[in-house]
Amino acid sequence: MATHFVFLTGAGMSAESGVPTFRDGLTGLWGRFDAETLATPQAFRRDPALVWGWYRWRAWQLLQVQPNAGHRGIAELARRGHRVDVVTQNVDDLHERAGSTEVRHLHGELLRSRCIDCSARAEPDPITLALDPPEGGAHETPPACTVCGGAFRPDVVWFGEALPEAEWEAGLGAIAACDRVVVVGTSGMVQPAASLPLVAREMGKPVLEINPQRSGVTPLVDEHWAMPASTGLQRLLD
Ligand code: BV8
Ligand code: ZN
Repeated sequence: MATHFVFLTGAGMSAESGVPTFRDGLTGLWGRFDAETLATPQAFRRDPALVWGWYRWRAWQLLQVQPNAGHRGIAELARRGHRVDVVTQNVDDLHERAGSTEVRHLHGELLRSRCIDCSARAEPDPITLALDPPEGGAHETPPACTVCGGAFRPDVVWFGEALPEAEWEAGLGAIAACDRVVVVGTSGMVQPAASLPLVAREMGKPVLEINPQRSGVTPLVDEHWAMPASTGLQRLLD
C-alpha cells in the first residue's frame, strides 16, 4: 500500500556525505567563522569578497562529495511507488543527485547565484565555476551583473531574510496532504523551518525523527530513532 511521506531534512542529512553541519562548526579554513555571522545581508554588504569566497568554497566542497545512503533511501521509497515530498533546510543538491524529484528548498540553493539588485542570473552560474580550494582564504570579489552592474550573491536565504513564499506554501501543502512526516538531521533551532514538525503534529500527522542526538524537535515527535540518517532510512525501507 502506497504511503505519502514528507521528509523534513536538515544539515544532519548530509553529514555522512562529508558536508559539515552548522552546529559542529565548518571544518578547515572557515571553522573560525560563525555561519550565523557570515550568512547575513550585513556581512555581504560589509565584505562581499569574504562572503562570496566562503560560498564559493562551500560550493566547491559540495561538488567533491556524493549523496549518502540516507539520500538514496528517500529516493528509493519513491521508486517503490510511495509519494515522497522532501522539504529541506539544506542548500545542497544531494537529494536531487540521489534521484529525489519533489524537493523544496526553504533556504535556497548553494549552487545558484543571482544579481543582488536585479536578480539576473548568468550561465554557467559563477558560483559553480571550478575553484581550487582557497589557500589562506578565498577573498574573491563577486562578479558584476552584465545587466545592471550589481554584485552577484549566493541564491540562499540569509538570516533576517524571508523564506521563499512558494517553497514555504508548498511545504505546508505537502504536510497537509501526507500520511506521515519524517524529520531527519535537524537541531530544530532555525525558525520558521523548525516550526514545521509542530505544524504536522497539529494537523494530526504521525511524526518520526531520525537523529543520533535529541534535538529541539524531539519533545514533540511520536517516535525518535536515535541513529544516523543512513541507518534510519534503511530501517524505513526494510
Ligand atoms: C526570518 C542558508 C524573518 C544560508 C540558513 C531569535 C529567536 C527565534 C528566531 C530568531 C531569533 N533571532 C532571529 C531569528 C530568526 C532566524 C533564526 O531562526 N535564528 C536562529 C539562529 C535563532 N531565522 C531567520 O532569520 C530566517 N528568516 O526569520 O525572516 C522575516 C520575515 C519576513 C520578512 C523579512 C524577514 C531565515 C533562516 C534561514 C537562514 N539560512 N541557511 C547558508 O546555508 O549559508 S540556516 C542554516 O542553518 C541551514 O539552512 C539550517 O536551516 C540551519 C542549520 O540547522 P540544521 O539544519 O538543523 O543543522 P544543525 O547543524 O543545527 O543540526 C544538525 C543536526 O543533525 C543535529 O541535530 C545533529 O544531531 C544531527 N546529525 C548529525 N549527524 C547526523 C545527524 N542526523 C542524522 N544523521 C546524521 N548522520
Ligand atoms: Zn543586475
